[in-house]
Amino acid sequence: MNCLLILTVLLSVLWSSSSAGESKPNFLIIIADDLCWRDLGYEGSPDVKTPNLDKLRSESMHLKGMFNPATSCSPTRHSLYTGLYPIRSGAYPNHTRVYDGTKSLFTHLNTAGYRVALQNKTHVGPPASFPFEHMDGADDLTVTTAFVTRDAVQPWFMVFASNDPHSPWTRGPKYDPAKITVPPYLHDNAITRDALAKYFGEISKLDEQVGALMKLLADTNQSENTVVLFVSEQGSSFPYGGKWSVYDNGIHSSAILRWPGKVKPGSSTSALMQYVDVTPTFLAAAGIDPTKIDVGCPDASGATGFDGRSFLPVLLGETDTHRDHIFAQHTTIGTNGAIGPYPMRAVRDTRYKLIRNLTPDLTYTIGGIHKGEPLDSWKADAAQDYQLAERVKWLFNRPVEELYDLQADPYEFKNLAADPALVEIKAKLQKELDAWIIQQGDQGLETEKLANTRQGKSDESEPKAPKKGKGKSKKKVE
Ligand SMILES: [Ca+2]
Repeated sequence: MNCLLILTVLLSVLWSSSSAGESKPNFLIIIADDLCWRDLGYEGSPDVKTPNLDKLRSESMHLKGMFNPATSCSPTRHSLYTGLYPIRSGAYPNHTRVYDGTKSLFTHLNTAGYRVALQNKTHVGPPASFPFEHMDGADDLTVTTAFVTRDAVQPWFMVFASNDPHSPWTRGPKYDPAKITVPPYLHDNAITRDALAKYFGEISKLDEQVGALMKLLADTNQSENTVVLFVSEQGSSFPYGGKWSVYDNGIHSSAILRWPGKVKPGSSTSALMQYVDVTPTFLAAAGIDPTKIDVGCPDASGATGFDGRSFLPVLLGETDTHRDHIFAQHTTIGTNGAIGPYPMRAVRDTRYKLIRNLTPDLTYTIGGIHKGEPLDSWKADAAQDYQLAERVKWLFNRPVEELYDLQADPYEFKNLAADPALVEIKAKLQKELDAWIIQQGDQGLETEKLANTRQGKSDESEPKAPKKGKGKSKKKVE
């Protein structure tokens, strides 16, 4: 250990002497796993202790309008690393991969001279599209230290992909189930409380990892020249905790970005943005023009640029707006315990969200959330509680359209799709959603039925991307 420390100090001295001039920043993405954005100290959780993340937030810009386009592990990570929405890239069910030839942030930064790595949870493929060095484990930073100090001149990009707080919840400090606050979208009973307390413990475990990573940057004298982005990923696995739905508990992501000397510490923005915007933003921050990049996977019009767009001007405080709309989809085929398709498409602006359920006559049956101990206990309690019974039923059966006013109803309890006062708002959102669907080459249920072919490893029998147009348009659909 002493040797490692000496090596670290030596390399950091070397680093500081060689980085006097203007150099490209390093990039560190820290990604949680199955964390609902609300369950963090700095987001206002009354219970969860996240001192390291709270400190990081105080040094960062809080990106309060960040959304992800798919609330399961694999498609959301693909979108973050490629700048492409899931259906266009082919990575739309869980345990998926992008079409052969698709490039990622790892590819682009590697081409620009960066060394690139990912520690712990991968969930992306095929390897040719994600040419990172893979480092196992998340609790031991020996390999991380070796990676970030390997070469004092070459810039680096790494993703630290924690497994916390993904279930089973077995790690971290103990929280007292009797003393925690059960949020209004969960049913309050002893089993929910017990599970929540364990989940909170794993969030604190994640927080310890964040503290260790920030200490590593400081110890190696790289705090000043490293862009750090933390994202909460895509919702917890409680019923209505967000995962496997397109409700805000799932698609809204807690996101904070630290970049000393460039991004104002303790600042915040409400600008709407998505995971697909992160890759072009990082390229712009590295001095690479993202609008000139060929992503290796054309959209339905034949355009080869990113779906996302750089929000660097927001980070630099030059503007406080970015997108007018964000989009999301959910594919159930291929998800653990799924029986039949129950696909969703959604569009959201700063206030309203429209959701389309493509098979409303079927039943949304899925593992984990729609089965298991918390939900069984909710069902038992629902025998005496009509409102809870309705709430449980909604998990399995939803109407063809849902419309929510997030300003008045942040937990999406009241479906306003039939409200005559909102006809124009609904029509406008439908139009935006349709344009996105066309740009993505999304054939709805036909696309969903091909979900199984998008899973597993890439091989010789890899189906090619659907035939795309030949146009050269750089048109972005937001
Ligand atoms: Ca996850």
